[in-house]
Amino acid sequence: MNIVKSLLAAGLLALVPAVVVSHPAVAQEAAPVAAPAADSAATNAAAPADAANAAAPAAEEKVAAPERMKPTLGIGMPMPGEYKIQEQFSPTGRQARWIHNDLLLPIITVISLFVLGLMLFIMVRFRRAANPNPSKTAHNTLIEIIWTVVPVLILVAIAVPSISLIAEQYKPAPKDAVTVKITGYQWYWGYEFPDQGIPEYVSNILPPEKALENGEPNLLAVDNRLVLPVGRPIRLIITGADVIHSFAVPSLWFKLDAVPGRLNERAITIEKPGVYYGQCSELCGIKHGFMPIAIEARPEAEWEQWVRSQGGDPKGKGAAPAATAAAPAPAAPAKI
Ligand SMILES: [Cu+2]
Repeated sequence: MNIVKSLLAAGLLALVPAVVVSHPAVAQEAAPVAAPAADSAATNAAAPADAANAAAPAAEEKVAAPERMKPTLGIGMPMPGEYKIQEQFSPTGRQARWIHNDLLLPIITVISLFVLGLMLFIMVRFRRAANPNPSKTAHNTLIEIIWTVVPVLILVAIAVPSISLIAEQYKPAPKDAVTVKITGYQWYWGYEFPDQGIPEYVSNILPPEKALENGEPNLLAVDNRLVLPVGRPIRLIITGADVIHSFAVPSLWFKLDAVPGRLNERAITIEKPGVYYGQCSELCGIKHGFMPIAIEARPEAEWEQWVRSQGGDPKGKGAAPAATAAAPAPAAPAKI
């Protein structure tokens, strides 16, 4: 009898770890990073608003999210056969594009053609057959002054706008800027609006058939876009959760590394409503090419509507999303 009892006890003991591990709460704790990705995949088909709605504390007056914006072909996205810098929609982007297209390219072209012409001229005019007795001239002061001064002037002409662009890119955002915290994960992005009280929501790539159905470029379309206001300064605070990623949108002229344990900051202003696409630009693992970025820039009023639809306050300051999630009904104890 004792033998049977101890066999039963041993059997029960052996089952305990299996039961504990399969318990949903424990399983969730064991994989906290995978959880948001799975959640988001489930809401792929839903409106972009849904990711943060779950955490919205005030469900009484629910604001509908503005309709998902349609992208314009060739704007904010690369086109087949394109080799130039994309059209720019931020002040620093326009300045940079001007430096590249209207300053550097003409200077490079003129210098290259000039050097090529000189070489061809020398090869023909001073070839052995045409010029059997070469000149022994070693110095010419005038020519030496010219070939020193002219390159200096060219470099100064390039340096002045370049340095002013660098300074402009490093300018910190003003106090009233909209702050977004962006976190790179293997392999998706997380967006959070701490001042508006919108907790982090996850942005995953859309499958090809879904992107096609939406009229969006494949490999660039995402389920939940980063929605930002037009014409208002925006402070991007960027970090990585696991490895180094890079947050880059070519048509808005920024690329900033998302480094674990470090916050990188960049101020931007978007000049026109639209959908602007980008990609992770730092090799970060097997699905590096499948974590695109889509920014939806909306006029201020529409952006405020979107913030409200996410349970946030467009004018709010410092509403801590973590505290909101932990205590969803702060008024309840007072009523009792
Ligand atoms: Cu990445």
